[in-house]
Amino acid sequence: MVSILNIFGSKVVFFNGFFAEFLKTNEYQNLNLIRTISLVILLIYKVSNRYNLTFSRIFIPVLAKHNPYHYLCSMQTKWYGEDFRLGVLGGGQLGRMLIQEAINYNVYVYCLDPDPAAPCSHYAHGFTAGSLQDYDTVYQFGKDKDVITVEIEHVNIEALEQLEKEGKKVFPQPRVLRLIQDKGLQKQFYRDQRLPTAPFYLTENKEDVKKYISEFPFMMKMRKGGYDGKGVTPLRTETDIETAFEVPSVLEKMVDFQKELAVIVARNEKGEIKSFPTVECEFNPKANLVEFLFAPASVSEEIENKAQELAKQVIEKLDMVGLLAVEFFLTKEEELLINEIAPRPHNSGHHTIECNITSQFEQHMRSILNLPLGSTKIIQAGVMINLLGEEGFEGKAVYRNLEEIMSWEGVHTHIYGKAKTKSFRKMGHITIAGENLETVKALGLKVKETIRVES
Ligand code: AIR
Repeated sequence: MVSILNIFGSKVVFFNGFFAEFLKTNEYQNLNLIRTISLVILLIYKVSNRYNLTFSRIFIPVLAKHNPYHYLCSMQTKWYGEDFRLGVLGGGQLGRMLIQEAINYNVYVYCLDPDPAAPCSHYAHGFTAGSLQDYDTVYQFGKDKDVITVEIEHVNIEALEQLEKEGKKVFPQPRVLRLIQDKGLQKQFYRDQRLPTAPFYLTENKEDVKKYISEFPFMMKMRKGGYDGKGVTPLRTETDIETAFEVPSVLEKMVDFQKELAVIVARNEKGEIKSFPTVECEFNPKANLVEFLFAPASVSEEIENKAQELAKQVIEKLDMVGLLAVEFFLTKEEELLINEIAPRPHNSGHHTIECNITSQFEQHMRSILNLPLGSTKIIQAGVMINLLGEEGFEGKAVYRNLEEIMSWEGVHTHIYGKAKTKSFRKMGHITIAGENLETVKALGLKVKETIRVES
């Protein structure tokens, strides 16, 4: 097998070199021939990818890397400057931090968000107010973009599939978004792919839940639509059935974990993969939202390696292009279980802005634009604190004691620019960065006690 690959590999390299010469000497007069060859190769690539052929997994990435289609692409398209348009579905804080990195690359970002005053509205090169779920709105938005991505996964998939059919690059791919949008399909995917995850049942309504009373406790998660702690409720005792959802949901066995961990991994079209060191998350039990994040995670080398390996396996098995956050439970028996995945920049990667050589937002852009992925090495340790709207406050946000914490060394402020605060709404985050995790943890606790988002 290896020797066959070598033969194929050298032929590809030879063909590749020949092709480069051919381009130079013929000064593109044979563009139609080049196009035809490229299309045939592209077709093989797409078909093999679709059917996940073993042969294609080994041979096609070599071919894809060296094929004339890439020469053609690099001759014809530029990924920066005003002639190239990156469309982002969603215009919240994640989009805004993506724009901050896009400016460095001179990438023009266009956003679609239902809220005309969304955090990206003043910073995107173009901003469209409109529904992310409506077919026509998403289709029209995507039609004149070169690459389309998301910063929230609850978007119209059919429109993205149509855009993909028309030759647009949509990353993450619509089929990946379809799987991730539905927590039931997501869990089935882990089961089918033999990836470790907590046992689960699928339910349609409250009545269904009653069948499993003897197996309580569960975490009940709506199959569709939930994010930032919405659409999740614990079922510990029979009386909790009152709060069970009447919509299709996943009943997941409650995991008695010691820690929650996360790994962010990126993959580009060439198949290059890089992941960030594992982080540790502490959740606010009431809001079911990340309250503290510690980077790097305090785990054994064995767990670190296992988490990295699983994250890579997930992105490979999904055959996904883009950035993927993989959340884990580390059980008391030192077992890693996949909790959830998100195909976009993620709360568990905010610290990378200050703490790693490449930030998750830069890495997202590199992956969807098929650029070399950046180094994920740690520069300094970090604690990230989400600034959640205080319970019971609603209206224009006031960040109490912000100036005080800003006078402390290593404190980095991120305010999202949302017009109104609400109970537990993500209004900003603070990263405390420094040489030593213990020191930044201590300062993080002080920050947490000091700052409040009220109205
Ligand atoms: N987001 C997307 N999925 C999960 C999260 N947190 C981010 C995106 C989205 C924003 O949260 O940036 O646009 C929406 O926040 P809100 O507070 O308006 O619901």
